[in-house]
Amino acid sequence: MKLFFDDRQCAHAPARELHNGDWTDFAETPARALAVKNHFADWAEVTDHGLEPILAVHDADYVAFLQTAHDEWLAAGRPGDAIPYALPVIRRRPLDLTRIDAKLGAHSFDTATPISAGTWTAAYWSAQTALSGVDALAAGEGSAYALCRPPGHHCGADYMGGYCYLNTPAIAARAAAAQGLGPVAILDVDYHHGNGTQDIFYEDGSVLFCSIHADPKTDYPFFWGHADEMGAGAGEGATANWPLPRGTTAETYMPALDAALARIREWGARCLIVSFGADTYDGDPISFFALTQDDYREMSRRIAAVDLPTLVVMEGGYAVDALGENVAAFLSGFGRD
Ligand code: Q9C
Ligand code: ZN
Repeated sequence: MKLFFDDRQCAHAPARELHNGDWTDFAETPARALAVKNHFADWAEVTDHGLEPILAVHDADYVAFLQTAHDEWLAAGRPGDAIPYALPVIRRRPLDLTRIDAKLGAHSFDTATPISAGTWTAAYWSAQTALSGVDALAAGEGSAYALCRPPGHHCGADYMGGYCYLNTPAIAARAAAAQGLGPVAILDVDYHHGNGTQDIFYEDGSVLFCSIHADPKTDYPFFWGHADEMGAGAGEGATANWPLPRGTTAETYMPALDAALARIREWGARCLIVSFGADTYDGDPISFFALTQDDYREMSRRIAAVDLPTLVVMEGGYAVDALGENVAAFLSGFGRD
C-alpha cells in the first residue's frame, strides 16, 4: 500500500477558531499531519495534476476566491486569518460582491474555517495528494493512503466549512471515474457527516455516497446527515446515511459498517474511496464516539474484504498523540501496520 503526503500541506496554519462561543486554538493543525508522517518511513511522491481535476468538482469563482482571499484580507488592513462573520442564510448571491467579508460569508457555512496565508497552497497540495493516490489505483495498486490536510468532506462545490476547503474525496472520485475505475463508491467514516461530499453527488447517480457518523441532532454539521437524506433526481437512492448516538462503541458501529458495505457491494461499485477520520476514537478531544485501535483494525479488515481497489483519504482526528497509531491500525487491513 503506497502512502502519499506533501509537506506543502503544512502551509495552512490558522491560529484559532470560534468554538462554542469562545476562541480556542485551531484544532486542525500541521502537527496532525506530521504525527502521521513520522509514524511511517516510506512516503511516495505527490505529483502535480494542475487545476483541472479540482475544477471538475468546484466552481471556478470559488477556486479564484480561495486563491486570493487572504491577500484581499491583508489589503483590507486586517490582521491574521480571514474569518467570515456575515453568512447569507438564503443562498442568494449577488455576483458583484466586493468586500472580502461579503465574499467570505458567501463561500462559507460556518465561522470555524479560517483562511490563513498558506491555506490555498495547502489545500491545493491536499487535493494533489488525493489525486496521486488515484493514480496508484489506476496503475494497478490494490490500495493507497492519501494523508490529505486540510481535510475535504465538509466543503461543497462553492463553499468551505468544517476545516475543509477543497473536497478531496469528491475530487478523487471524479478523477477515478475519468480514469475508467468506476463506478465509484465513497464510504465516509469520519465522526462528522460528510455534508459537502453528499451535496456534490446528491443528484449524481454515478457515485454512491455512504456515511456513518454522529447523529446531526446532537452534533456538527447539524443540518445534514439524517437517515432520510437519500439523494434526489438522478441521484435518488445513491446517498445513504447511518447516524449513530454519542457514546457509540463497536457493538453499534460494526452493524452500520456491515450495512454500508453490503450497500456498496449491491450497488456494483468497482472502486472505493474511504473518507477516514480518526475522530471516532475514544480519546478524541472534540468528538464523542468510543472506538479503539482494535476496532480500527476490524473496520479495515471488513472494508478490505469487499475486495475493491481502495483509496483511503484522511479527514479528521484530533487526538494528535495517538493519530499515527490510529492511522496504522486503520490501514492494517490493507497490509500496512
Ligand atoms: N463545538 C473534520 O473532522 N467544529 N471537521 C465543531 C463544535 C467543526 C470537523 C465545533 C468540526 C469540524 C474534518
Ligand atoms: Zn470529523
